[in-house]
Amino acid sequence: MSKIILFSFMLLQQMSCGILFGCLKAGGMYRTWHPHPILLDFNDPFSTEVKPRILLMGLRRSGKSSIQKVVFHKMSPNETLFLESTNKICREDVSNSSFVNFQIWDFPGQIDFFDPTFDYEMIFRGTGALIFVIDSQDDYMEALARLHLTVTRAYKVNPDINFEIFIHKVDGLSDDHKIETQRDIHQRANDDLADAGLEKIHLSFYLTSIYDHSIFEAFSKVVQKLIPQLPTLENLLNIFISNSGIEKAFLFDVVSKIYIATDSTPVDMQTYELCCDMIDVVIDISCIYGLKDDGTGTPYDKESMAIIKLNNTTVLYLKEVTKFLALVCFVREESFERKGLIDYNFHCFRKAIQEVFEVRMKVVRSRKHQSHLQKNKRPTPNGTPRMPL
Ligand SMILES: Nc1nc2c(ncn2[C@@H]2O[C@H](COP(=O)(O)OP(=O)(O)O)[C@@H](O)[C@H]2O)c(=O)[nH]1
Ligand SMILES: [Mg+2]
Repeated sequence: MSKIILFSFMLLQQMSCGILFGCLKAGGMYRTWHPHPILLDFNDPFSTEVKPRILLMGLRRSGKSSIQKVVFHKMSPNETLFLESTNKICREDVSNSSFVNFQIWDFPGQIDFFDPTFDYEMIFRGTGALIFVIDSQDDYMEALARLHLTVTRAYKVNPDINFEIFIHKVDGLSDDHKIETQRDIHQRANDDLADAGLEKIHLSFYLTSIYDHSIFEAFSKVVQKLIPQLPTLENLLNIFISNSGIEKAFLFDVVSKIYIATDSTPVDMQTYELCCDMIDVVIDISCIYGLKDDGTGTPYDKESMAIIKLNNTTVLYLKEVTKFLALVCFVREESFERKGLIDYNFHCFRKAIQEVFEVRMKVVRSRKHQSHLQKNKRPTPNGTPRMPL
């Protein structure tokens, strides 16, 4: 199935595009494409060893399940109004690409996390990032107290955790109010830490909402901190764009629209939003016209590519990099005339990415092998090894 799409957009009609995407997503066109949540298994040390774990925490109704559904399941934000409250800890593996390979643990607010029977040490030990969601439209004093308790306990167990605070639901606040709320929360959270003599703990703050791209942008930054290959990817992107006359390039995880790397020029929100919209267009159209008659096939494969010409002499160019990653570039029209050069450089870039990917796969495989050997070496209760060694 070929997916060459040539668009010539007269205007950056973000509004109308938004409506179109909303309708398509609400129809649940490709929801089967996503991993399903699985129940918590505490006795699974191997998974924490290989995959950095992201914990999603916060008070009840702060928006945790909504964030997870919108970012990883393409649920439309309005549908989250009908989400039932979570009463189990829910662990989801998001291992759709080797670069975005982590777990989200959605904690229901009402669980007493510090119940002595609850093994929080075990949970924090394998955690890469702890996202704490604060509802900015509500009184946040209780949330701040909970944040402090959570952060201090988690830090004691594992000082390497990245603490990421999502000041959430900011769509309901005016611009001034947003800044004021962020300042206030930042100040209070850090004062609480200083009072406890823990000023060395670093908290990162993000203003987020599921009703715009801020939640994807924030998640991108959280995930990037957990990708050890990030400097290599950035370097590759820098080399690629400077040799191809490209203005800006993002490496996207197509399913979640998290950008896992970009070149070192600054990112502006509008550029990122345009890339997200482009991915939506490509996947939505592929879902409608690209699948086989019986509905089989995938909406994204080796042939996936798209060119969108904007009326401001910019060209958006999307190409498949790996099964789950896409490169989206911003190119000036005059530079796009040398498309052959861009394509050649892209070919080299893709090869390099695959090599980075291969190294990682080798490490994962050898760790798996070692863990398997260790398991088998462990004697059974009567002291005999499980397998001949
Ligand atoms: N205005 C607004 N409402 C949100 C946002 N995120 C979530 N919500 C709403 O907050 C409510 C609680 O969300 P839920 O995900 O169930 O919270 P949880 O208990 O933390 O999992 C739902 O009605 C959501 O629609 C947001 O960014 N903005
Ligand atoms: Mg929930």
